[in-house]
Amino acid sequence: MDKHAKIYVAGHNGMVGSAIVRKLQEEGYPNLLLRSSKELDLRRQAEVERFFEQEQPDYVFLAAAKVGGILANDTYPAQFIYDNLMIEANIIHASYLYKVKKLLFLGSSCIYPKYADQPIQEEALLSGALEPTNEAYAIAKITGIELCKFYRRQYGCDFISAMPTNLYGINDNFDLNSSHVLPALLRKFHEAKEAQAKEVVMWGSGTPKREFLYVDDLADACVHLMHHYSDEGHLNVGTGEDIAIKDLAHLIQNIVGFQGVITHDISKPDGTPRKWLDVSKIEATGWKAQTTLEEGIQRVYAWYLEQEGSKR
Ligand code: GFB
Repeated sequence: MDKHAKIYVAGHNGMVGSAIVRKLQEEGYPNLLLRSSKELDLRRQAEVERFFEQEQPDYVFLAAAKVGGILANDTYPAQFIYDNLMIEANIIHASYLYKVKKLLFLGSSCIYPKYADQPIQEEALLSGALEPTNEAYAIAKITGIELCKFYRRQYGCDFISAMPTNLYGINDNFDLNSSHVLPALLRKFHEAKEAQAKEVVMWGSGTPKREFLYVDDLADACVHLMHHYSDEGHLNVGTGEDIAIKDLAHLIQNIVGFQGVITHDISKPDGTPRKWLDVSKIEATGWKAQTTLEEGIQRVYAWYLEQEGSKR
């Protein structure tokens, strides 16, 4: 990417998009093209095509998406499939029409079958049934990968896809009904500590395992792939290590310093038992995650406390 190239980061107000913007700014890219969802509704084809016609971006990071934790995915499947399909189809097609030099699409590790062999290799895609709690989101994300693949095959577009594992970081969503597990537990432990409560309730059995990647590491991977990867196959992006949810809870409890007990609400779903990514392909391109889980949680907790402080 030329330093003066026009780079569109779709979804720059979200956790992932804002991390990509930070990374690009750090690397000295001054010409970033950014639009909030109020300024540009990516679900509307005419609006998206008008924007691309006017702005003619050279590169696109497609980080705009409707995302949420297990309960939000399970409760609003129509919104998850519709919003994501429209956003992807509109941006990918407009990128083809207006000759974008390269586009990076971001998916998610939930695209893989519920009972995929572990660690999950890229080839496991479409080899089995999906996890029902996030099937709608997964189908939309699988479609995004396939769009990139087929636009490359038919039109020769340089569109690539990366599949990150569960992400966390600053600018995450801390709403307890729609968030992912890590920000939810951080908030629950913090509020319980402040209120000197005796217990924190976590969802499910705590036995499922998840792999957590710090969002700035993902942003680093995205820029790295823009520079060094141009191929049809999507690439997994993760740390290579996973952790049981109950162990994650203990880790967060210690970082926050909550003294009480943890109980389980087993009326809430567990979801996929495990989705540990095989990251050998991306590591072979020269990229590796840098932030340990403990370090990442400490950074997010410090940021969370700052936000809470500024609200007072
Ligand atoms: O992070 P999470 O919502 O998403 O949940 P998924 C992971 C695990 O943490 C599940 C448990 O087993 C939850 O039951 N958990 C325990 C909690 N306590 C809590 C809590 O307070 N809040 C939440 N949210 N979970 C999502 C998908 O799946 O992950 C998306 O639905 C996407 O499609 C995303 O792929 C990365 O990892 O289960």
